[in-house]
Order: sequence, then structure tokens, then C-alpha cells
Amino acid sequence: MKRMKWVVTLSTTILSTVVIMAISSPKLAVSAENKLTPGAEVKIDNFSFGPDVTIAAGSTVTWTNHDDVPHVVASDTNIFKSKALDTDDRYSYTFTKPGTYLYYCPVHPKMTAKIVVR
Ligand SMILES: [Cu+2]
Repeated sequence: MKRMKWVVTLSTTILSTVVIMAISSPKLAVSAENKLTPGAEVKIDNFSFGPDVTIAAGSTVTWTNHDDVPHVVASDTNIFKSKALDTDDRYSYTFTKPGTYLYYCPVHPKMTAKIVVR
């Protein structure tokens, strides 16, 4: 009888685990898809750009400056360049062609990052 109780407890535990996995797995699938976002937000914070995002061609990236010093978003190949962004200022650019776009802040050239367009 004791053994029977143990089996019931074990199968209840396994069943709960399966249910929890079934509930949480769709969320995991969604977050994987989000890596290729239709539009993306990049933060400028503590003298760095982040994250490096991968977007679909035709998508718009919006940068927001969260620092209390001005920053500029400028492409390495002069494809895009923002004005000086003060705190909470935003700049958007729409990427139409696939490729890897390196960019930096001309005021602080050590600030570099990239946008990948698929
Ligand atoms: Cu800067």
C-alpha cells in the first residue's frame, strides 16, 4: 500500500512537470522569434549602444539617449547620421537593404555597435 502511494505521488509530479513545460514552451518559441524583430529599440546608456539587433529589411531602428551627455549615432559608411542627441532624444532610421551596418558616436569614437539587416 505504501508503494502505491509513492507511485501516485511520483506520477503527479511528472504530470505537473509536463504541464508546466507545455505552458512555458510557447513563450520560449516567441522569444526566439523576437530575435528578428520588425522594428527595434537601441538604448544609448553609460557610453554604449545596446543591444546589437538583427532586423528584417524595411524595419526601423530607434535609438534613445539615456545618458546625461549628448551622443550622435553615425554610420561608419555615412549611410545615416543623427544630430546630437540630448538626454531622452530619439533618432530613427529605416534599413531597406540587407547587410551589417557598423556605427559609432563621433563625439566618443570608442562607442561602436552594429545593426544586422536580413
Ligand atoms: Cu557619444
